Amino acid sequence: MADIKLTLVVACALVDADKRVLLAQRPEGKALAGLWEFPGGKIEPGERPEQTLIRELHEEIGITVSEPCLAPLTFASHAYETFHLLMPLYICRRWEGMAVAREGQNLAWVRAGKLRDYPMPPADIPLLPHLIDLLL
Ligand code: 9L3
Ligand code: MG
Repeated sequence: MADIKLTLVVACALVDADKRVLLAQRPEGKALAGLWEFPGGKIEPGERPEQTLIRELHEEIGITVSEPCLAPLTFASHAYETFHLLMPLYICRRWEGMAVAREGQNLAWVRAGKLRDYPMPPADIPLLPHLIDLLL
C-alpha cells in the first residue's frame, strides 16, 4: 500500500451562553470552499492541540482562549483521496473578546437543531451527533 499522508488538524466548538455554536465558512480559493466548519487549523510541529487552537482562534476569530477552557470532546478521522485527516474536536464555553471574521470568512452562530442545515466538510459531519447530544 502506498504511504498515506497524515494531516493533523484540530477544531473547536465554541458554544455561547445561548448554546449556539460558531461555524466558519471556508473562503473562496481554499479547499472545500463554501463549506461550514468548526474553526481550527493544522497542528504545527511541536505544538500540542490546545496551543494550536489558542493560536488559530486568535488569528481567525480574534478571541483569546485560555487552555483550561478547552475540553476535548471527540475525534474525526477521515480518509480523503490524498491524505488522512485526524482531527480532535474540543469544546470551549468561555473566552475573551468578541468573535470577528479576521480572514474574510463568514461566521454563523447556530443552534444545535440547525447545525445540520449548514453543509460541512466530510470530516466534520460525524462530529455532529456527539455535539448535538451534548447541547440538546
Ligand atoms: N478541515 C476540516 N474541518 C475543519 C478544519 C478546521 C479543517 N473543521 C480540513 C480542511 C483541510 C484541512 O483540514 O482539508 C486543513 O485545513 P486548512 O488548513 O485548509 O484550514
Ligand atoms: Mg483554519
